[in-house]
This record gives sequence, structure tokens and C-alpha cells, in this order.
Amino acid sequence: MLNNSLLFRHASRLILLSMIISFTAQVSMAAEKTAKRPNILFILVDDQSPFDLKVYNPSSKLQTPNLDKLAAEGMVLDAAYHMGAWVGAVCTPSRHMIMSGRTVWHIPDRRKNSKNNPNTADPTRVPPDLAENTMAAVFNRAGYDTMRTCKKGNSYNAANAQFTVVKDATKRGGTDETGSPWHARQVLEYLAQRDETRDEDPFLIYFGFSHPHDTRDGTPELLAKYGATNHTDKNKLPAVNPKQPQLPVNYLPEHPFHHGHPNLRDEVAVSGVWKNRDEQTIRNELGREFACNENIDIQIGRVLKKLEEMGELDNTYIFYTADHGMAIGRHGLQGKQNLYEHTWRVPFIAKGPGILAGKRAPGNIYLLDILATMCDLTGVAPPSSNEGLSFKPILTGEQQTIRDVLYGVYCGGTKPGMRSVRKGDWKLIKYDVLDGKVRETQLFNLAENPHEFLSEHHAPQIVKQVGTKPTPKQINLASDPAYKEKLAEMEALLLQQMTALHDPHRLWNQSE
Ligand SMILES: [Ca+2]
Ligand SMILES: [Ca+2]
Repeated sequence: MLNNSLLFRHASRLILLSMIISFTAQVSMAAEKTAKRPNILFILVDDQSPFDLKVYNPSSKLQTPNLDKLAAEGMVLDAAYHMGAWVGAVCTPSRHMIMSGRTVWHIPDRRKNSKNNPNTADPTRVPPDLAENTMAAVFNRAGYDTMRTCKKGNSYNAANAQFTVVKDATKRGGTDETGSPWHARQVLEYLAQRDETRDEDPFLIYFGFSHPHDTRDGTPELLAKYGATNHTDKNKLPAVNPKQPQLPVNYLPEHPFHHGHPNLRDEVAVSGVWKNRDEQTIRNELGREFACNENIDIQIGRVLKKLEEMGELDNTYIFYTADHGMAIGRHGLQGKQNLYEHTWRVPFIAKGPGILAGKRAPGNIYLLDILATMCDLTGVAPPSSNEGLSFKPILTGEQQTIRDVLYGVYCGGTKPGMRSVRKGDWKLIKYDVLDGKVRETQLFNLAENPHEFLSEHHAPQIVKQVGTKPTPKQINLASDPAYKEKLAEMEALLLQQMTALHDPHRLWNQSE
């Protein structure tokens, strides 16, 4: 039995302990009040190859001073990918993955009851209430103010509707009202209003653009700078101009075999290009792309300046990326429906409190990892439906990569379509399209052959035209007996990924 003095000592200790706890809680609450929670500015452009940008391709003519500055003050990731698409409008699955943090076979389609992703009807693979756990919904619940501007269409409408303020419209013209400046204006007006009302809540702004997606109508000044014209006459070729960007290093006048999606809009119907892959057409179209890209850079500069004036810039996480890459003449392709690096990869720059400045890392990230990373950086709990991985450890310099193996799919045309898998320097692309008429395998060592040169790139006429002579090893290695084991290893990895991600298709040489 305890005597009285012992009881007294216990009681006084308990009182002291509870006083300490309450004091600590008050201090941490006060600290929370003074340390403002960080904002997020998520910038998404529509259809941009990383190789357009100087940060990925130093010989590019494209001038993007604001992105260069962002890269110098933040981090550039060299292996950022989108996971792919099961529909010609690659934007659609890409944007579903960004908003939900889910993998490509675990997301719904834009249209209900669509058969593009056969898993859509299975609630264990595609949660019916997914929209309520997408980017804006998550941050609304965490006390953030959410605002977006972006193009309309080929997107995730139910997730977009979760933003408190929505200013969406498709703006692909060459004027302030019809082009990229319109999107910037929506953000600037929103920021000005916050400034006026002294809104102290943290914000998440989704700053999307409609460009450089075609039609690539640039402003007269920027078109002139890149020697391009808004070419509209199908019966003529656009004029040659020395100011135009050079042909891409892996340009081909046609792809060596059919890509497997007959009459695909992006390969046959883009205004100014159509089915043409000649030098004049490609250089003019790249000039138009660059004019649109530089205009986007100017608009980003305006918004960053406003954030600086408001004193919010240093407390804002800024992400810059694209929904997927783009070919425009690379490998003889024009669109976004392929799995070469120029199209499978995306540009990715991040800056913000605690993010290393002026550094690069491979990352091995997917766009679907962005939601988890935003949550991790801001201390917000990710939704249980999230499948992405936070790459905060890369941004803070603790890790170089967050995964070893990357998977890609394009099967918006004939099935089963294209697949890719990457591990380290090695990459496999397989094509099984047109009812078995095209069955191709490509094996690349990306350290040795980063532009994925094929035997066609070695032809003297192409070498002369492009001005780059590939080395003998810069070639598809799939049929080289020296790499038989590597090929088998990559084939096994691909099947493993397809199984793990619930890819419903199988290629001609796969069985389980
Ligand atoms: Ca797109
Ligand atoms: Ca508010």
C-alpha cells in the first residue's frame, strides 16, 4: 500500500508532466502559426519533348531563360517518364495518373464504360470514388486554397472539378487572348485577388498550358525569331529559313516499320505537317514548337515575378513538367504515340524549400509520383488510393533514384501494341501490332546510344542531312548475339512489370 507522502510525490509529478505537455503544445501551435505552410505551383505544358529544352539538350536553339533560372535554383531530373497510354489521346491517361497518383492500368477513362482500359469496371483496380481522392480534393481537405487553369478536353474532368477555382479553356492561338498569356492571366488575377483580401491560407495552383500542342500558332515576333511560319497550305512546303532549329539528331524521313495505329491523327492530320516528314516541314514545325515553348517560358516568368513581389516565391514548391514528350521528326514520327525517349520521357524541374539548387539526378520517376511527393513535401497525408512514390529523397539529395525498373505502354491503336522497359542503361521496346504483321524488338544501351539510333540513322544520306554520324555501336542491339542474355533479362523484366501492373495484354512471345 502506498503511504501519503508517496501518493503526494506521484501526484505532483503528474501535475508537472501535464504542465510540460500543455506548454509544449502551446509552443508548437505558436510555431505553426508563424511558419506559414508552403504553397505549390504545378506547371504542366501539353506535349513537349525534354530534348527541346537547353537543360536537356545544350545544342537546342530554344531560349527559355526562366526555366534555365528555375533549373539553376532547383533540381533537374534526367529520368522522368509518363507511364503511357491505352488511347490515342495520350494526354488523357497521363492526366489521370498525375491527378490520382495511380498506375496506367488502375485509372478510369474520360468516357464512362470505355473499353480502352479493360480494368475500369473492376472496383478493386479502379476505385469508383477515385475523384474524391485526387490532387485538389486532397489539398482542399488539408486546408489549401486550390486553383487551376489549363486546356479543356482529354483530361480528368471529375478531378479538375475538385479545384475551388477553375479557369479552363483551350488557348492555342498567337495572341494574348487566344494563347498562353491567357492562362498566365488567370493565375495573375487569382494571385492579385489573394493579395487584396490578404488570404493567408497556403495555395495549390495548377498552372496548365494548351501549348505547345498543335496547332502551334506562335506570335509573329517569336515565329520570326525561330524562322517559322504558321503554315496552312497543304499543297506547298513551308519556306526554308536559317533561323529555324536544325533537324533533330535522330531525324528520319520515315519510321522503319508501321507504328501500328492506322490513320492516327498525330501522324497524318496535324495542320502544317500532315503526312510530310521532309526537312522543310520538320524544321518549320520545330520552329513553331519553339515559338510556343518560349512564349510559355515568358508567361512562367510573369507568374514567378508576381510571387516574388508578394513575398511568396521562397515559400512555394514549383514543379515544371509536360504530360508526355513529342516526336516532331525524331525517328520519322510526328506524334506522342511511341516509346522512344523523346516521347516516353518528360522534362522535370523542381524548386522549393529544402530542394537542392543547381543539381541533377536520374530520379527514375513517373508523373504519377507527383501527388505523393507534393504530399510528402507539405506534410499532407496521401490518399489511400495513391500508388505513387514520393521522390522527396531525390530532391533533398538523399537518393539518386526511387525505383530500378520503368515500364511504358502505348496501345491506343492495334493491340497488344508497344511496350518498353528500362533498367539502368538498358532499354527494351517491343512492337506487336497490325494483327501480327509487325513484330519488332529494339534493345538499346542508353549510355552508349542515348538517341536510340537505328541502322537507318547510319545511311550516308541521313548522316549528311543531319550532320551526325552514329558510332557502330549506336544501333539496335536486339539481334546482336553478344547481347542475347541481356535481351532475355529485359524480356523477363517486361513481363514481370506487365503482370505486376495488371496489363491485360500479352505480346506474341510472352506466356505465363
Ligand atoms: Ca498532351
Ligand atoms: Ca483562403
